[in-house]
Amino acid sequence: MEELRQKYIAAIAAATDEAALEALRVQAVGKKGEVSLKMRELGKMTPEERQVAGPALNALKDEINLALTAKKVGLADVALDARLRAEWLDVTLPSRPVRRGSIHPISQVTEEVTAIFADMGFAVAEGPQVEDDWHNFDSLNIPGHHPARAEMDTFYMSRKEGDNRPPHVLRTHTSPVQIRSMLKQGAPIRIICPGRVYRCDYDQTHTPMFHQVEGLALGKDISMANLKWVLEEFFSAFFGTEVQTRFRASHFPFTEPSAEVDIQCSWEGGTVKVGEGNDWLEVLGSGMVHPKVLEAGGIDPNEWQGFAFGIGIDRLAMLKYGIPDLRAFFDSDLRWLRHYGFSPLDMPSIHGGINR
Ligand code: 2NM
Repeated sequence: MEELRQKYIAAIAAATDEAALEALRVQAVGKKGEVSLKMRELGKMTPEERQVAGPALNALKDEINLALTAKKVGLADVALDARLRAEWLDVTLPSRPVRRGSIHPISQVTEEVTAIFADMGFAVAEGPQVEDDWHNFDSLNIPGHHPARAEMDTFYMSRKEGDNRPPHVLRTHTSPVQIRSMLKQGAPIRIICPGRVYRCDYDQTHTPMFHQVEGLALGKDISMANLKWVLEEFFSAFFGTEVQTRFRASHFPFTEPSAEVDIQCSWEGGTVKVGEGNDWLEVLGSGMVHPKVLEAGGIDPNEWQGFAFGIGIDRLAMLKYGIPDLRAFFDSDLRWLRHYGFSPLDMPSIHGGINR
């Protein structure tokens, strides 16, 4: 018995893994293990012999089981130690960067413009980008022979022979949205129409698709004075500084009288700054809506009057955020987008600019 004890205690101590321990357990105290076989022999002993051998065998079995359990725990500890050393991880390392998309400057500026005009009671109206020539031209007092039609560098939709619908165009301005709004809603009305417009023109300062926001306010006694206030209020909020405007008499078919509007700026070291200095920058066209345009919109020009204006959004974005090249807006260059883009969390507010 002592031989068995020494043999197994030594073997258990020497075991290097759990499989070896299990083999030893089976070999010693398993159903057909050496200790178990010895226990079976108890039956052939005399009662006196059995009284000595029985408790001793039980004690041996307990001792081996205890040694097995202790060794098992020991092996597990060693294994865990090794794992902890091997799988060591620096939880203080910064996480991998998550590439986030950014808001395009044109989207950002559109939202900023919308927020400022919304605060002055203007709703947003939208319409189709493919228009029939009545909504894009005739209704706006631009008849077929009018030079403005040619000047607009219009994209015409191709059509099958025998298609007798009126010609359709990619809208050259968002004014047709205002015609649609007048027809639908009537007067009084106060809306802005931001969106894509198209003209067949491509150079340093023109892209065939660009963005415009047009405004329209009709009431019983709305005048150019209201227009000037609204625009100065808008530019000051948008650029975050008091901005003077200068109105110059001009001509558009859809307004009478018409004015081009300049904003105050400075030129220093080749960069423009809005709202300071003694120079002027032309940014917008405007005027009192022509009676014929009101009529086309189903509105009685003897009862209602008001102003309209149009601004280029791309141009506004360039001025506010110091973007030098118009064409880069539409290149989809990720490096450019990351540089000039905005965080989705920078929500536009009516204070102009963005919350930082
Ligand atoms: C401009 C300049 C002047 C304009 C006119 C209208 C409408 F539909 F109400 F008649 N919307 N926008 C307008 C007037 C647009 O853009 C340079």
